[in-house]
Amino acid sequence: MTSAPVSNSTAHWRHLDAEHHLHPFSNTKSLNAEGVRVITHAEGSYVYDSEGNKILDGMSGLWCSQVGHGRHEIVDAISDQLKKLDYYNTFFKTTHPAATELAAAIAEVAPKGMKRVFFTSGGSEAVDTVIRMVRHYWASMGKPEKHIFIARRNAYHGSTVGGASLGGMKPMHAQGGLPIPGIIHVQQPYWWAEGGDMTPEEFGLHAAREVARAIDEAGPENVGAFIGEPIQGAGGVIIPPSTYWPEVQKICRERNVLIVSDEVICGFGRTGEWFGCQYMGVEPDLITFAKGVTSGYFPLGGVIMGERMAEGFIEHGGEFNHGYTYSGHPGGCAAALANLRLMQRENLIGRVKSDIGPYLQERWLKLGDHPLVGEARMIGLIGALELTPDKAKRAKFAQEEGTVGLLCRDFSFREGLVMRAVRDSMILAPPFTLSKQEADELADTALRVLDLTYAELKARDWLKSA
Ligand code: PXG
Repeated sequence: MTSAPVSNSTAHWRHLDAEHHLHPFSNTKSLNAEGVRVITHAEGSYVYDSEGNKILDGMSGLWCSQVGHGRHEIVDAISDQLKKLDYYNTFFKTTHPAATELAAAIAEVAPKGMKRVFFTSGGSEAVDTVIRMVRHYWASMGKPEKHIFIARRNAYHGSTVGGASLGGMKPMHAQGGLPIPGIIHVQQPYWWAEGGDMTPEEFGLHAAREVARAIDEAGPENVGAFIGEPIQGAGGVIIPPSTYWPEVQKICRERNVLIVSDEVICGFGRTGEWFGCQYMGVEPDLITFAKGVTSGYFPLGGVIMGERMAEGFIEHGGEFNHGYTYSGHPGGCAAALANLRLMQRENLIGRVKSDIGPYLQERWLKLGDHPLVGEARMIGLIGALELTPDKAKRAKFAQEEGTVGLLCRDFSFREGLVMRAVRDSMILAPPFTLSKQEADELADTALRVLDLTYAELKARDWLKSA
């Protein structure tokens, strides 16, 4: 072991990090060899690193910062709350004002008929809660055999054993013997990559019918719920064709299968509606949320239950043997309340829907004209660029999948814009407070990054299809 540099410097933090910190979704060996980037502070739409670089936060932290960074109103609300009540549980016939007020505030903005909220510390715990809620519900209704979940390939539902199992990420399943039993993964509605010769609308119906096929094969009497993200986020901002969700809803209703909308990314305004299911025209039975509910200022997540399900769950369910120490943590509830008030006062979701959203979309969709971009898509403030060596064929690169995406992402960071690479697509989800000037900067930088990537691919002779 080498001795640690002593100053508050990049080298110092990198050293400590490499010696002691195991990062999520990282190859520790190569990360330590490369040296991690140290983010020291953030303000508005920007984050700053320990080398003095100012970087436009095109990913809202990690799909969290709806209201932007450095909003003292939220920080003060957390601090005031913790001074008054730092912690108490919500288990043994107790509650506290912040948890009750937040549950009511969420019920107020939730889709019609969704009035009950269960709190967790984050999205994965919310998804695990859903597994237990759905199975407990059906058991309480005298149908314990309705335990199977239908989920999609390439979905992301978190990293706990339950969440990773419902998710459809093969590399996650490969580690730790997942998925757990009782989950069927079906076709995702990813037209660009998997739609073949179908129109997007035809493909949307096709993908929805795969849900029907899976339910019918398993027997509707054995299927408890379908779970889907309105727009797959971590899977690559996959916006389903307009035909998909209404057909999925019809299929599930006909077969008495509950619908779970995983809104950890889409919830709290990302699509320009409070919840992504509203954008998609779907009325789910359960909604999971996290991230944007506090804009990331404090860890908090949860599940919203619709009245159709709540009736049986409450009337017949008895005790629900499930809960987390931090279910309804006062700090998280205070953060969420302040965040919701701020979003309402500044009409930030209206801004996503009809002001900064359309403004950025116009510029972002134009990037689709770039020779490297097969498809540019964006709804509200969530978007993606599909990189391709051949637009007409929607071709993949000959290089191993993800190689070009990483190259592009590294250019982007270097040019001062956080975009995330998913396979060979670039994804974006900036704060709702993004100014028009920042939106211009974002689009200009993205264009420059595409040019740089294109030139590099040419130089390496990598503009070839698989
Ligand atoms: N569901 C969805 C739809 C998510 O996007 C989770 C559940 C799990 O939430 P927690 O709070 O337990 O992480 C998520 C989380 C990425 C990335 O690289 C996305 C997420 C988390 C980490 C990385 O895009 N989404």
